[in-house]
Amino acid sequence: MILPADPVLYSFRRCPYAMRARLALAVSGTRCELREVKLSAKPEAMLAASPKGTVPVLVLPGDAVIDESLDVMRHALALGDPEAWLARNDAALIAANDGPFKHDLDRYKYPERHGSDALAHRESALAFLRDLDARLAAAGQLCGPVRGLTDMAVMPFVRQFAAVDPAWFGALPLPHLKAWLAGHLASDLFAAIMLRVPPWSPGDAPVRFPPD
Ligand SMILES: N[C@@H](CCC(=O)N[C@@H](CS)C(=O)NCC(=O)O)C(=O)O
Repeated sequence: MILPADPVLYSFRRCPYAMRARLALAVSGTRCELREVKLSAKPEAMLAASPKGTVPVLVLPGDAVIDESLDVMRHALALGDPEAWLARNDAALIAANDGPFKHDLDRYKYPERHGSDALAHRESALAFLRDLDARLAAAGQLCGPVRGLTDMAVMPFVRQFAAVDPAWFGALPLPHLKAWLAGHLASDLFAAIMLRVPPWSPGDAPVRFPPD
């Protein structure tokens, strides 16, 4: 049963920003009410809490609002950090992911939307992926031998890149990156955050997250 004191998470299952937030919430054991959002029909309650209209949005008891994914991660991990994810936080790498790599990813994935040259942006994004591969070759994960905040902040975006053309991605000579991605996608943690729930409407029975 959901207590009134549980925070509410507005989320979209396939959004990489929402995924990283759910990953941190799940590993920290921060219980919340999950409200799946249709981006084409955002709930009034979400827009009232955060007018900028992006997911994830975490509404805390008392109505404080956290509406940036990295802030949601840090908030969750401050409450509970059983795997010491906060000790593995490479802010510069995450900024490179959220800035130039995301820019290229969008223009590779949606060239018609951006009027962009998809292959040029795919090539430019590859430079970032080669850097990741070299780091992973050295240590296994992005900030040492075990997963941390950096891995989980970046992985959902690499997943999206890989999914644009899986056959092409699968043939890339980036073995460490591919093994890292496959390992995370096969993890229990990832399965837990990718549960399917119908879009939320006011009055729906609360969906508890993380799942039991
Ligand atoms: N800087 C934000 C970005 C979040 C974001 O852009 N989320 C996308 C979905 S992946 C979104 O909600 N876009 C609004 C829309 O498509 O209407 C964060 O880190 O939380």
